[in-house]
Amino acid sequence: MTDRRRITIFDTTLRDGEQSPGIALTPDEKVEIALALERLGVDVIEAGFAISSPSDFEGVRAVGEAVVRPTVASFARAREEDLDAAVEALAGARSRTRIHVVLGTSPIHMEHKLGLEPTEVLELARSSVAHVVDRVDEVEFCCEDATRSDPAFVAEVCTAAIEAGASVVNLPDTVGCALPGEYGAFLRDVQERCPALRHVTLSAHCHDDLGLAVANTLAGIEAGATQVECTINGIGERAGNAALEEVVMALRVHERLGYETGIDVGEIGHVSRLVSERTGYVVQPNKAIVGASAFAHEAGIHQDGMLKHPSTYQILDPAELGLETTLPLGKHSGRHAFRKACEEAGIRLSEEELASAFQRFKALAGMRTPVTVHDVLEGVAA
Ligand SMILES: [Mn+2]
Repeated sequence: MTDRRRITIFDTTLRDGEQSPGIALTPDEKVEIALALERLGVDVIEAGFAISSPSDFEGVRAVGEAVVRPTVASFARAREEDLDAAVEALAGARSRTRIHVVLGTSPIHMEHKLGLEPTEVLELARSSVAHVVDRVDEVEFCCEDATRSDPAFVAEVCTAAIEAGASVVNLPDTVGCALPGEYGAFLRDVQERCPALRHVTLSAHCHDDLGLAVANTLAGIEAGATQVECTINGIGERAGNAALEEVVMALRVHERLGYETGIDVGEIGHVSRLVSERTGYVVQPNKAIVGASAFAHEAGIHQDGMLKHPSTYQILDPAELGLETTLPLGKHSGRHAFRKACEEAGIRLSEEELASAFQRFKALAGMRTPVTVHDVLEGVAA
């Protein structure tokens, strides 16, 4: 399969992810996570927002000195002091360096946040890319709030940024308002209006305010994006970003779509746990791919199927991801899983004993979960 389209994975766990309320990673923690991301196989690590704090500046610098394969990026607004701080933080990096310049293009951002006329935004796009283009390996230009912007204006700004030397263009759904079909149509529209986009990397960056970040990211890929911006466990501003593990596994399960990534999926479980521990952001139990219940089967009808063949109720093999299938016992569990749990605990019961233990189990499980075989046998012995 040589005709697969390689999707660049831009991980922003350490920048957009870290901007989640309450998260503050030290430079050392950023390095630890960056090294895990390097092993995971991401292509770009956005390590922070250099000018935002001394700690973030140091985080970008330290990540740049630590990793050798992935490109290291710093976020920057279209302001000279931001751009200069990003250049300085990346100066000692061992791998390729990238500045991710962000500038609002929607009427809401231009009028209320920036206080700039569209013509001024256009000029600032050009001048800010030009300010750094010879000082780092790559410049990525981002039309902030692209999905609430006029596509014709976005196309003009993209053209200006590309002419000034940007080699990656990011068209984000900053506020998470788009529907998948709309996001795809928006990217197609801008590409038609800006032919220069064919010669650079187009990036999708989606937020999860409506729970659509991953769906929109996949729609972005179908519409021509060859880079996707995502975070481990989907952490990020407000409701978060597209979850890296979900995007990657969706492309892998649906390999017929013809896309591939450089991700070593065997590292997913480890990186997810590391990011959760260091950020203090607990992964919700029913989170796709990495939630504690994502491969857990408690209902008897499902447990019975799983004991007969794992493909009855699982589309992924969790062992491949460094995770495992579990059959927790609870009020919905059946006799087969209960018998297996007893066997695994080294408890041998006759058919009669098993029948009465199972009855006792169902009574206990109706009151509380989880229940272990030991809870049940305490009752039997009494
Ligand atoms: Mn974002």
